[in-house]
Amino acid sequence: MTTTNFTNYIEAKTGQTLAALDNKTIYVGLLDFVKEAAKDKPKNDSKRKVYYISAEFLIGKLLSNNLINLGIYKDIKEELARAGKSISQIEDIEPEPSLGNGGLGRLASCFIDSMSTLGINGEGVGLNYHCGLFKQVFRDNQQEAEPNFWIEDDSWLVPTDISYDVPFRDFTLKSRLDRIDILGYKKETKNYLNLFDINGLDYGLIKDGITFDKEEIQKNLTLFLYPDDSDKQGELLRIYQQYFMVSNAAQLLIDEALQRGSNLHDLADYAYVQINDTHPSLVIPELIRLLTEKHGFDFAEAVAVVQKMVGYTNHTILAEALEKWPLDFLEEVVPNLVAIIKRLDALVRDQYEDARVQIIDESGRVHMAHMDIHFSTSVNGVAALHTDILKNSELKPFYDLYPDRFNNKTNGITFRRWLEFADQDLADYIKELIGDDYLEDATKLEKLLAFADDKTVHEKLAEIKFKNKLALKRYLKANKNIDLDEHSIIDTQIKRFHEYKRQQMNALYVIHKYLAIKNGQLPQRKVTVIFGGKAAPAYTIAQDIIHLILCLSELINNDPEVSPYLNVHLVENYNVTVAEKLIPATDISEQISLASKEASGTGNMKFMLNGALTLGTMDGANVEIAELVGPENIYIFGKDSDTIIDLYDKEAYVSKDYYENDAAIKEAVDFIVSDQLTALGNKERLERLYQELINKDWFMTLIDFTDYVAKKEEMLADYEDQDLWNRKVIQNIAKAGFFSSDRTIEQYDADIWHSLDQ
Ligand code: 26Q
Repeated sequence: MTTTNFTNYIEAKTGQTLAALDNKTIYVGLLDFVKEAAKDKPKNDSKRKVYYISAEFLIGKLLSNNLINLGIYKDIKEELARAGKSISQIEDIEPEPSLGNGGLGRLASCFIDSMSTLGINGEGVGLNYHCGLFKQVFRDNQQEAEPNFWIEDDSWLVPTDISYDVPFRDFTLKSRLDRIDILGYKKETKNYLNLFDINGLDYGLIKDGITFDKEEIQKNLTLFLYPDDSDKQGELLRIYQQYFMVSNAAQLLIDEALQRGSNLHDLADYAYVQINDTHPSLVIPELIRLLTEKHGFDFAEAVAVVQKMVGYTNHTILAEALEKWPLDFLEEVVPNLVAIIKRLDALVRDQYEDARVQIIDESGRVHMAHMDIHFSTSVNGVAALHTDILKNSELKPFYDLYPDRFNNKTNGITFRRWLEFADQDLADYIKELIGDDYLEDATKLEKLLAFADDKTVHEKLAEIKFKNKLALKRYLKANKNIDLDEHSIIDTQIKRFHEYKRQQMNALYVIHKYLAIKNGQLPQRKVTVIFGGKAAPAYTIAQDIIHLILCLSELINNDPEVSPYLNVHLVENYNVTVAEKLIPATDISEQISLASKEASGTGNMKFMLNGALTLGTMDGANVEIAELVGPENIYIFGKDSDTIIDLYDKEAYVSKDYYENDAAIKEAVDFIVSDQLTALGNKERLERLYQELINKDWFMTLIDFTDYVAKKEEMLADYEDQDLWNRKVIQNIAKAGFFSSDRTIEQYDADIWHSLDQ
């Protein structure tokens, strides 16, 4: 049975039988086949179009996702299998685009998938970084960064002849636009991801690793994505990138509105701009500039129009990650906008005296978030707790001014990628149990609750998890030089390395467990602790934490007394593809950020959907997971956000008190600088981390350590009762429907964009 005509297509194209072709040729054939199918689809249409502007789109590989959305994945898989070909080997050939750092970029990608699926006329706009985020390699138990050229001759990018002039102070740069078709799930229509680029990019500027000549803007603008997710460097180039992105977006948006009949005075009826964190905030003054300079608006009317068509999403409460650009820097790059920003600042000053709400502060720095809040219709946080913290503390002075503007949009994930594709056996089994209407309405997963006590279902879920562990084992062996024990409990922490996410607390648990085993306290079952994630190259302590984990991994996995009970792995170059393999194989999902610091998290949702249980603090979306599944189906530990916020206010946390007063903490922390570890590692790094933990520990690792160890042990004990465990697994999968990004995007549209109802 052949239901697609791919075989005919590729055999006609190559003059050979499918069976005789190599995987690379088949991959390119599929790429072209899908691109042709996508080319003819009409675009979504509506009067008001949404422009989701984001410096990052961490889209992941697209082949299988597109096949799923076209509704032909299984047919193609079978067709290939009949010719003796494996679809997963063909998937391996596709390079993963590296256009994002982490959560924010992945969220943007889930959102454009959902916009297409819901038929919303909404597109992504960003930059096409040719080397994207760096490739992580480990040498001497340390992270090194290498450029990651991901664009091949055959790719998903579709060139256009769209081009704009972007005027910087010292030169004008011409853009080019490449697009990627974004197909909705079983939808006739499509949207685009618009990726702007320059023509004269020069790879020769790259020197050692990812260092490059930062001065030559006209040749380097789209070389790299900034690897900083809160630490800043190379700020001027970052401003060049941001302005290039938003000027192109603004010009595209105005052109498209004009083509669709706008007279620009009604621009807000034709376009809505969602600003993904403050990285695209310059779009506000840029739109005002274009309307006044090119289209004859007076300043007040331009401001009034722009204000009606912008919404701002905040993704962090870490003060150091909120962008504040010095006016001098902006003056050097985009003086045209500085005049406008000063006028916006004056408008605010006329109305409000409170120094905390001004756009330009006394040191001459422009607070991008402040500009966004004053000149937009909507300010949203990304999980209920996060939005509450914005309203009640971080952005309270603004909430007092504009209470109606603030709203919450709890993040979501696309189930097409994170269930249908990543966990195919689980998806098939769910369909067998409850049908496939959960694909249209994810809350239908609740029908699984009927099977909560069904032992046959428990056994089948355990069987699927085991198969996923085997698949992971094969992947890690073939690609990452890791030997995974498929019979162990898989305990996974995958996310960017940051002190607030507290990978160091998990590492201290590993040390604690290692010492217990050495002491003869042998666990009932082996545990494999897996880490994955990159650290910003300029973020020293995060590099030190990576170093500690790599040293622990070497020590423990090679110790014959310990390795039968405990393994530790840090997977090199963690990315979307690795996540797709790790998540379905995981039992324990580590979501252990310091309460109040993780805006939402989205990995937590992916694990839950794939039948892992959460070990977490009451932070970000963990709070909503806990509310949905109930306390008996999640493992919550640690201090709550009110307590932590209060400790910061009173400056009352003293890490040394915990270190000195608790023998288990002291023992684990001291081990960082033990002879065993320093023999394997870099003494300076380990010593620095040790000192940091006992003398500062800004993100309070030690405050929750005792609770954390106790909760993890409780979890490991519960695992031994497989019926108990799998009952919890079912509750988690059944309640995951809320976290579909289709729900999130429906809410954005209903409350902010109003695109579907136009
Ligand atoms: C800022 C200035 C200069 C250079 C880089 C940056 C920068 C880059 C990336 C600042 C922040 C980021 C990324 C932030 C991020 O990923 N935040 C995460 O967003 C997710 C989606 O909402 C949440 O789930 C996570 O909780 C949040 O940490």
